[in-house]
Amino acid sequence: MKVALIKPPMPFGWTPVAPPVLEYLGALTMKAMPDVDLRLIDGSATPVYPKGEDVDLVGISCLTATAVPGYRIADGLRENGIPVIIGGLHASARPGEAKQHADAVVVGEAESVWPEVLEDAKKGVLKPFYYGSPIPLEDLPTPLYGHLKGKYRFRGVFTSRGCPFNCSFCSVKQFFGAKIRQRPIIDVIRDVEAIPDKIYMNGDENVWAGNVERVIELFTALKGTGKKWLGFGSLGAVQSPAGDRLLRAARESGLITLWVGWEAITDEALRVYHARGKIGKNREDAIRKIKDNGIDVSLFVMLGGRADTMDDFERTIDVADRLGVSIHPSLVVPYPGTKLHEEYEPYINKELGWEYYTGAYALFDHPLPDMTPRMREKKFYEVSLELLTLKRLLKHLTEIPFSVFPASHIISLMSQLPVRRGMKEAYEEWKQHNG
Ligand code: B12
Ligand code: SF4
Repeated sequence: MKVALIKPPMPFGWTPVAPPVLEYLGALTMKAMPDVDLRLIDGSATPVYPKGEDVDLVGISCLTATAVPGYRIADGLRENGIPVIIGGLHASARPGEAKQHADAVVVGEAESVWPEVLEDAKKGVLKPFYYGSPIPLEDLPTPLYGHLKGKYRFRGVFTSRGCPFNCSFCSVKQFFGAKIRQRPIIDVIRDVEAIPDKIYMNGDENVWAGNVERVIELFTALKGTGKKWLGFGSLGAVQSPAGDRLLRAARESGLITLWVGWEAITDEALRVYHARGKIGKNREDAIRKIKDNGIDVSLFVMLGGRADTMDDFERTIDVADRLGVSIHPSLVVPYPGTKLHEEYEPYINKELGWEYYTGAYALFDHPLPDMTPRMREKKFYEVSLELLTLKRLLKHLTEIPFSVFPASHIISLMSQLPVRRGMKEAYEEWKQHNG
């Protein structure tokens, strides 16, 4: 059987990360049907989609911001008689909507149902919906690293799924569930060793979720691979009594940059989002502690929520300067399937389709009169560009711990400069439409 897996183009174009979902779903496909003829298509890099005779089945992975292009690709393929399966976070939050563009929708994780889907497709008896259950993460195949050709710099590895917290904006929690499921350490090491590059990316929502001792064991094993890595981690574990040991082990395992979901500027706003796991005793101290342990930090901040004020935009710059970290702001996105989407429902601008759910658009009304959608979007661009001035980028290089020189310094510049260019272009385009 000829199978193609597609990741539709991402909202801000190409990224240096080879889409982990393609490499991993590809491996699951090969495991279930070793004689399959497989094609992986990254719509941001090589947007060339199969024609009728090229393929027997197409799987498309849809996030919210990629749902519209994903549906468009699916409709085109189905007009040519090609059966299409849609899966991913967005399809799982809105299965009925996705079904209008697919022969079958996979809701939830693929592992428990993908072999059945492939068999049914081969026999031509696809069911409309398949429901994946959160099975233990054992015996998972190594992603097909290297299968996707192109100038990718990073490949992804995941070590766990699930999170016990309930942040109202989170679109991953509902999907992976509250129980933390960890992969066997030996499997993670096997995958990391299979990555052709010296630096990789950890795609866990929180790399030190769960039992700290087990995480330290994982880091100790990773040390042997001799590779450097970047990943997401929360501040709770850093502030725990085992925090110092954890950070030492993380650094020795090759962690050079930690991405932290800082989310809201004030603890008050974090409370409104029920982000209990993110309200540290002192978040700023935790950041300093990570940096003191020789690990660079990048913060992700959401701005313009209904509990935020205009001052929070400016405060973001203060936080970046005070802590000597890079910050990636976005406007709040009430993703479908989240508690926040329910709360914001009466205020959401329904004229804005999923393609606007990128973090650059004000998607809902705000109670404060000065926080009009136009002002929030304008301020978002201004703050983003202020955080990316050349002066700041260069100053940040001097603030990155010297122990991660030069990898972290190069990655910082390599990732920030294209974002700066993209942000400038997006702001110019925004100004043309909004005056
Ligand atoms: C790696 C990653 C990235 C990487 C790589 C993206 C890429 N090229 O693929 C980078 C850093 C570039 C990135 C960027 C962005 N990302 Co991102 N990213 C992730 C992350 C951390 C891991 C995703 C991943 O690959 N997991 C590994 C794969 C194997 O798992 P999976 O995709 O969930 O797939 C499983 C199931 O979903 C299902 N499945 C998925 N697709 C399909 C398809 C079929 C046919 C089937 C059967 C099953 C199936 O089966 C798989 C196995 O069980 C997630 C957070 C997370 N923990 O999930 C956020 C996440 C996916 N990102 C998100 C967002 C919003 C973005 C940005 C749009 C953010 C922004 N505003 O800039 C940007 C887009 C950048 C761009 N250029 O346009 C959101 C999506 C929210 C949503 N509901 O849509 C997430 C969930 C983060 C979050 N917490 O909100 N991201
Ligand atoms: S800590 Fe919050 S944002 Fe992170 S995975 Fe858990 S619920 Fe989602």
